[in-house]
Amino acid sequence: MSELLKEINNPGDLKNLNREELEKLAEEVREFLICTVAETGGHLASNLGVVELTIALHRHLESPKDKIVWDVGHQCYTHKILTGRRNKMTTIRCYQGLSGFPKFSESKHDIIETGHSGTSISSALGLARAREHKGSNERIYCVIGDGAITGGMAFEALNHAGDLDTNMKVILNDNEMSISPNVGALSSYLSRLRTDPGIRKISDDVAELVNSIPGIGSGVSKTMDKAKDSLKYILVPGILFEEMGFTYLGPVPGHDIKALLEIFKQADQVEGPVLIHVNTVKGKGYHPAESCPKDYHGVGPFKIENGEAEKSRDKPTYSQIFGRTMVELGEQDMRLVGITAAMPAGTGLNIFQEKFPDRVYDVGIAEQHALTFSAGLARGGVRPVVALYSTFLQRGYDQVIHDLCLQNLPVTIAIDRAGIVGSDGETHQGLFDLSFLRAVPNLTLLAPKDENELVQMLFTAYHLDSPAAVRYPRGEGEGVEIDWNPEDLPIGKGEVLNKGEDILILALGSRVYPAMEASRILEKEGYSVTLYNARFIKPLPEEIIELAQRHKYLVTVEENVLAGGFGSAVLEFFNSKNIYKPVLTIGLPDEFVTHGGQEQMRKEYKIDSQGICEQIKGFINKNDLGKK
Ligand SMILES: Cc1ncc(C[n+]2csc(CCOP(=O)(O)OP(=O)(O)O)c2C)c(N)n1
Repeated sequence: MSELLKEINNPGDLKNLNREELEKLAEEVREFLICTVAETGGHLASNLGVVELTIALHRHLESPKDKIVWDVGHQCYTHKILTGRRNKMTTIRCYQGLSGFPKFSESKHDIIETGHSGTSISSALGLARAREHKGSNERIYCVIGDGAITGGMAFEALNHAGDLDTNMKVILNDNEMSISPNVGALSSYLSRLRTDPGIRKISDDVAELVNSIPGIGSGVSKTMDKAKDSLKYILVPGILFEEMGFTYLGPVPGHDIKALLEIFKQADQVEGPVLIHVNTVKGKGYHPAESCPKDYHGVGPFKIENGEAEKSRDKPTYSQIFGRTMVELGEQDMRLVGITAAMPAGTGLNIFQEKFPDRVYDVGIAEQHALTFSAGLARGGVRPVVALYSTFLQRGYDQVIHDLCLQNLPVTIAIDRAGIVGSDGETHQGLFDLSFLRAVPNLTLLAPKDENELVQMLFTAYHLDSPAAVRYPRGEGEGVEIDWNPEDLPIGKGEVLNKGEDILILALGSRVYPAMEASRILEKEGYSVTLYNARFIKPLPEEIIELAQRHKYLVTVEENVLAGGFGSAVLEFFNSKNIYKPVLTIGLPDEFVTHGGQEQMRKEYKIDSQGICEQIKGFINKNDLGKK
């Protein structure tokens, strides 16, 4: 077991292996991946699908001189294993361990850092043009999935690359899956390319026939390839890419190392951009993942023998509560539709989709479009709820401003995974939404303290005649009882959860319960604490002014970067009302928060109850205000 794998410490070691050994290595890598991810959790199905592709790429290229750019980057585990990080794979996604995504700081083989989809062609094109400017000769390959290529950025980059006519290779890793089954017209087109042997057969036969004409065959074949006449539409597979200036090669079976090596060799002979269409199977080689790849896209630790999760959840997640709320709201109002950008299961919208399949749009990995499409729906009299993760909403900032809020349209944005997300790390943290959203006029912005308040807030936001966003954290709720028929909340009003005299804690969203725990500890130690759940960051509750006037020590707590966040909004508000007391703002500092357990990272950044308590005591001591 792992005889070959243990000898591979860098991609150069692959050069000594023959074809059978490469195939054996693929088996060993696959087994290693399954065993590792079963322990650590991580992106399983996508990684199992690219084992042969990654081996073939590293065998063919000379990384790090030649560059491999991974789209999203969630499928880079085999790449990590082959580039000297095999022994650290058990630390993947753990605090201070390997990242689950490419990281330049980890290895010079990880040339571009990623986590969001659709960036690889742009990055690779940039690298290719940099090569032209420098006059060097490295080969540039990028690997993009059939899901990721549905995003607008990928099209923008294809359009530009076709125009520049630069040497670069785009490998389209087509497994017919995004996280869920892939959607859209492009996806149907790829399926036809993948499966229509008729087209391929005619094309191959004609090419063979023309090529066989002595002396002129290859010339005619080339001319024929370049001809933009109607015949080509029948004969040339991949015409879409060809028309965009790419040479299309494939489809090639993506688990056949020999075929992959051959096509890479061919591709290197072609001038200009090349698109290599590779067919793979998501979850390949592990039955549970292969038969249900959607459930094994991202996993926690699991039992290898049956694929079952090691830990089951006790309480419903915020995403599940969101899905159920959609059902409640959707039953009351037939105008409601749900929109997702390729994340029906992740956001919980699948719960609504099961009940009302015709009232859900999965637009593909296209957050910008999701938002502007919603604006159009709203203008047309429909009531859209767009469910996005905080980190991916970043993509659609202009759409929120220009298409939703400027026109003051009644669209609800459900912002899932707001705050620290845990093991996905920097690229996925939802730590900026409060800062970038609170600057936008017309938007009402709310954050619930628990899942019951999430339901109340979604009802409230939905019933407004203007844009609203509700941001809530990743993971399980607090386990509180839920009122499925809530009253709408008064806009711009929070709630006092504890009445005291000295310290005023203004807490928001996921930090309300830890702040409550912190105030209990402080009260036990003799401090008198008022705890206020702000509920709204926009509009901020007016009553915090009066509360601030009555307390000596003012504190804000949030799970967002401090720059421009809730605390910052409170400071601006206090300043505008001539309140000039020192205020302790607790939140995330001006840095990217790395991967690690969600609670572990909250502790690390002192936004858990102990950390909040400590920070408040430090603040009081620093201001020499003493214990009561
Ligand atoms: C902008 C953005 N939106 C959503 C996601 C979440 N996401 C991660 S992987 C993935 C599916 C990617 O599918 P594909 O490119 O086909 O790769 P596969 O996993 O099938 O290999 C999605 C939607 C993301 N990473 N970035």
